Amino acid sequence: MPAPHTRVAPGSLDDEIENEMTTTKETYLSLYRTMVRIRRCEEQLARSYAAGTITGACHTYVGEEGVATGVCAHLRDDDAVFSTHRGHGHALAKGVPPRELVAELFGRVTGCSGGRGGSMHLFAPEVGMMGTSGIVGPCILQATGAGYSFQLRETDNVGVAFFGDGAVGNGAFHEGINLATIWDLPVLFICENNMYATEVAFSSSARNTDVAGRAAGYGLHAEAVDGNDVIAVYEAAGMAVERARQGGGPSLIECRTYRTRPHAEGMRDGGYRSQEEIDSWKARDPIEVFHRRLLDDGDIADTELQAIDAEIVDEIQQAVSFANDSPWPDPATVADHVYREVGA
Ligand SMILES: Cc1ncc(C[n+]2csc(CCOP(=O)(O)OP(=O)(O)O)c2C)c(N)n1
Ligand SMILES: [Mg+2]
Repeated sequence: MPAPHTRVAPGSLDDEIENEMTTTKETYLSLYRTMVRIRRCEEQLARSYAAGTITGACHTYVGEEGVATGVCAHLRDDDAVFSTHRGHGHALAKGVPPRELVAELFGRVTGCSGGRGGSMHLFAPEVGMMGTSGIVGPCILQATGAGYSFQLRETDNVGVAFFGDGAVGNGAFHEGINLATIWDLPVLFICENNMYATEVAFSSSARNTDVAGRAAGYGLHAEAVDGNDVIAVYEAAGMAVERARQGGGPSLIECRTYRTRPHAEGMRDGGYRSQEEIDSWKARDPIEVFHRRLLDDGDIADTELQAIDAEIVDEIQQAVSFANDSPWPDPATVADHVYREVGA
């Protein structure tokens, strides 16, 4: 491990990393499985929301699965992910079991946050899921802080912030990226640019919508990729994670993508974007695109993908049964976890 604040020249390091990167058939199948798991789980959560089983806001990740999947495939349990209000996909890709996610949104004690948090407070530190948050922006600073802690402790871990285009105008974006850059912190900044913040087009809240270009102005490695192409994300993230682990500092990856459901379940989806636009992105669905590519490449049979599809349908059904069968938190424990016990 390089000593803290010793910068490894990114050029030579990148060549080394690129030469060592390999992608196997198992990797492709695993990426496919994660994307399908996120999609089926989100569709279930949307149905459960409509049925009144889930209360509170529920922002789904449908259409954006390639981003969390491509990034988290490179992470270990002891790497730290900080997420947003749209964080179910990040939690699943980081290793939170679907049943713990579903149970959390159903408010049950077996949920990953004990049924106390819901959609926007998903915590599973045992797999490095350090929290979703309803506040737009701070995950950028939290990931920067995690990177600083990893650097001080001289580990090879990375901190990762997922955030939307809506966070780019927040002060946290500029502060976090600048600090991580000048201190060469092991951090990945993953901007999920889906072109809208709630119902506000990014092009009307920013004159310059080139997020990677703006970030590059701070002097870190920054690039834009097609966020609906899981392999493009996987490859860019693979380079960025290794660069960070080996002392090459932070990177920003702008993943251009699109949510195909409303901002949150139960909200309208008209008036601020056209049906033609939604349809054009649906035609580039990340799972369908990847499915076609896997079959075209010839190494993977349709039956293998169908087996994964069936496995996930079953997994999500079991997750719902598990959640429905789980108890509610005991009202007598309402004050638990509010303060940390001294010495605990
Ligand atoms: C600091 C802050 N400001 C405003 C809001 C209200 N708000 C909730 S979600 C959202 C849009 C976020 O857009 P983006 O970051 O692009 O993420 P997306 O929903 O597109 O995934 C806003 C403005 C908030 N939660 N926190
Ligand atoms: Mg957005």
